[in-house]
Amino acid sequence: MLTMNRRRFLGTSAAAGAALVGGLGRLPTAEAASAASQLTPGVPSGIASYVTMGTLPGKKPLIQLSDRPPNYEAPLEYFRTAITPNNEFFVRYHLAGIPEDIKAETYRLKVGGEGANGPIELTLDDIKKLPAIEVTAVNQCSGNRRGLSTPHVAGVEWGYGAMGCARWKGARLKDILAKAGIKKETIEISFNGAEGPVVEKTPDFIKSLPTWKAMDENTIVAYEMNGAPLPYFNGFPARLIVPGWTGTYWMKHLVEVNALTKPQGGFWMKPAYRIPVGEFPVVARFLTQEDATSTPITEIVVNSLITSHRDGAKVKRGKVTVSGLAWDGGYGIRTVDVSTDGGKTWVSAKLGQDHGRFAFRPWSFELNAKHGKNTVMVNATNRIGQTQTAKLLFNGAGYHNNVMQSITLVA
Ligand SMILES: Nc1nc2c(c(=O)[nH]1)N[C@H]1C(S)=C(S)[C@@H](COP(=O)(O)O)O[C@H]1N2
Ligand SMILES: [Mo]
Repeated sequence: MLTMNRRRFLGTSAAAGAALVGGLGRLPTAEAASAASQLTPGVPSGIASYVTMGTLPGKKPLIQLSDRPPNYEAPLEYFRTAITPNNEFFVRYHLAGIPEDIKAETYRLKVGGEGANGPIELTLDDIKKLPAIEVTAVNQCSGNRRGLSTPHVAGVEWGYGAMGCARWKGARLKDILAKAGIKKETIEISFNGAEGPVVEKTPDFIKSLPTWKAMDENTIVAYEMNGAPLPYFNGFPARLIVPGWTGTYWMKHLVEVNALTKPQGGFWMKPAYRIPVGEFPVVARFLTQEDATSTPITEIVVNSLITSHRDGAKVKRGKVTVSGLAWDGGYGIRTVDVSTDGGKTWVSAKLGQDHGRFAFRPWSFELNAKHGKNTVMVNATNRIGQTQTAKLLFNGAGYHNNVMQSITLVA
């Protein structure tokens, strides 16, 4: 953790946000509508009373679930493309002490730990001199859709929008680690970002990965997002990208990497970010952190979202194109199936452009809307045969909610 004397105070005013984006007019719904109307159906009703459309510098309006720390989710309208634009990308932090003056010129990445021969220090230019890798990958918060848990659980009550997909460019973490030299005894690699807690008692946000995942050729330290420098609140000037794994590992403003010969401790490894052993059909495991009952959340479970219509939307009778996105933990989407009879029969949706196995996969389906209510239910299957669940697999943190979505369209 760095000690910072200046802290960013984030603008909270919806009016300021409206002024900032005024005149763009491309997303009338998100800009004009109240934040409450942007909430995902099913999140705790109390949220509607305090939620606003917040505007962080450089961002279009996002649903502000909390301000300190900043937790802003994207409204449904921002998921109409497979690549999420930088100014529409969600923002999630655990700690409020975000330094306001992280500069590319003075940025340093320290690499060390008892498992390294180092320590070394790299500048942003040093990182940019390493072979550059590009990977398109979904960054999804472990708690995405937590607000839809029944019964409701504690935590940021995310709806559908704590996720985004971008084209990330950076250096392989394994090339950075090689600069320091990693000893055979290393079992985990840990990560720390530039920000710290505001209150001493709050534990610093430190995460680790098993060495095998840290060394994966797709795990990178990114300095570009969709061809531009990282937006400040998405980790400027450099962050970790862990394709296939949930957002908790994607450390922003990455300033410290340590090779560990013992498991990383601390609140954010345990009890936080854990799932019950055996509850979810995940392949990737983090064995050095696993105990008898709980294990760290790892890869994203297969999931899909209807993005063309909200639940209850009015449509014309006849041909209606229903479209959305599907994604998983990096096996790739095989099929997206749609049912208009409550799950009795299914037909395959048409898949759109393949941006790679870690990316959002667009899909679309032609509905023949009849007078009255039409239900549309979606289920994605990945290339290892995993599908979404019909019923919630409840867990106390509200993780891994991939219940098949069903919406009603009224013609
Ligand atoms: N430095 C730092 N990095 C962080 C976090 C954080 O609190 N601090 N939160 C993590 C979590 S839980 C998520 S879901 C993602 C969110 O990435 P985003 O804010 O770019 O959307 O960042 C991760 N990296
Ligand atoms: Mo997260």
